[in-house]
Amino acid sequence: MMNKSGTRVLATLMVAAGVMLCSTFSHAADKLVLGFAQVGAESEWRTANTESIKSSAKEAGVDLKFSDAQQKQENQIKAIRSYIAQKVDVIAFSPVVESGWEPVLREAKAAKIPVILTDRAIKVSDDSLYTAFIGSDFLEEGRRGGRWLEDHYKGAQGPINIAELQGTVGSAPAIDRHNGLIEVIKSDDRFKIIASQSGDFTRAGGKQVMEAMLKSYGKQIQVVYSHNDDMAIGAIQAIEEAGLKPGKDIVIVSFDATKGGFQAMMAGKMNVSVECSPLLGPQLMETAKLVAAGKSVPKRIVTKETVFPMETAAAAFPSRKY
Ligand code: GZL
Repeated sequence: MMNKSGTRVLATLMVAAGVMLCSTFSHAADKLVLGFAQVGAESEWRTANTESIKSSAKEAGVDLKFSDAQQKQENQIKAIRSYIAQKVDVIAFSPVVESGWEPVLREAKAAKIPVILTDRAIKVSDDSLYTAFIGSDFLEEGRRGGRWLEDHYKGAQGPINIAELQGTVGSAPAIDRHNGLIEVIKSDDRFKIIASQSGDFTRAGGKQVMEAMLKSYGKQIQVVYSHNDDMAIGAIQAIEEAGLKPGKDIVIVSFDATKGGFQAMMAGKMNVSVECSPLLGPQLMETAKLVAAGKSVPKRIVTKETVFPMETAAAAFPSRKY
C-alpha cells in the first residue's frame, strides 16, 4: 500500500505525463503553423501572389501567419525572427533581394525550423539554410524576352535602341531578366541598351523613370524592356503624355502577364508579356506539409510559364487566373 507522499508523487508524474502527451497530441492534432514573410504589395503580381498564398492556406487547413515588409529587407528579417520566437512549424518567404539572409537563416536552422523560399532566389554559401525554392526561372524569362525581340526585328536594320526599366535593385528577377536579355542580344550588334534604371517594380516608378528617359533620349528610344507589367503600364502613360504611341512608336516588352498587362496588349499598347506565375500558393502548402512531416522534397521546384504576344492576348484573357 503506498503512503500518502508516494501517491502524491505518482499523481504528479501522471499529470506531467498527461500534459506532455496532451501537448504532443494537441500539437499533432493542431493545424500546421506556417509563417510567411511577404515582400510587400508593390505590384498586381504581388497582390495575386498574396491572394494565392492566403486562399491556399485556408483550403489546405494551414494556420498562416502573414507579414508585409513594404519591400524592406529589414522588415522581412524581423518577421522571420518573430516566427522563430513563435516556434512556427515552417517558415516561408519571398526574398526581396538576393543577399543578406545568412544570419537569420542560421537562427532558423538552429531553432530547427525548415525554411522554404518562394518566388525569388537568394545567394548563400550554405544552401542547407533553406529546404526548397519554389519559383520561376527568371534567366529563361529574360531569354524569352530577348528571343521575342530577335523575332520581332528579323531582317530589320539597326540600330535598335532599348530603354530598360529594371526591377528592384539586387532582386533575383531584376538581375536575371537583365542577364537573360543580354545572353540573347549580345551577339546582335543592332541592339543597344541606351538607358537602364530601376523603377522598383511599381507603376509610379515606371512612369517616373520613363519620363526622365524620354526627356534625355526622346524618339531615339525604339524599345522599352520593362521587368514587369506595372512599370510598363506607368511607362505607357508617360509615352502617351509625350505624344507618342506605345506599342507602335515604341515597342513595349514586359513580364508577368497580369490582367493589367493583358489589358494593355488588347489595347495595342504593349507588344508582349512574358508570363511569370504568382499562383505559388498550392505548391507552397503541399511542400510545407511534406517538409513538416519530415518528408524529402525537391530543392528546386520551377513554375511552368509561357509568352503572350499581343496578338494572342484577346483569346487567352478569358481563362487567365490573375
Ligand atoms: C517575380 C516577382 C516580381 C514580379 C513583379 O517572381 O518577384 O516581383 O515580376 C513583383 O511584378 O513585384
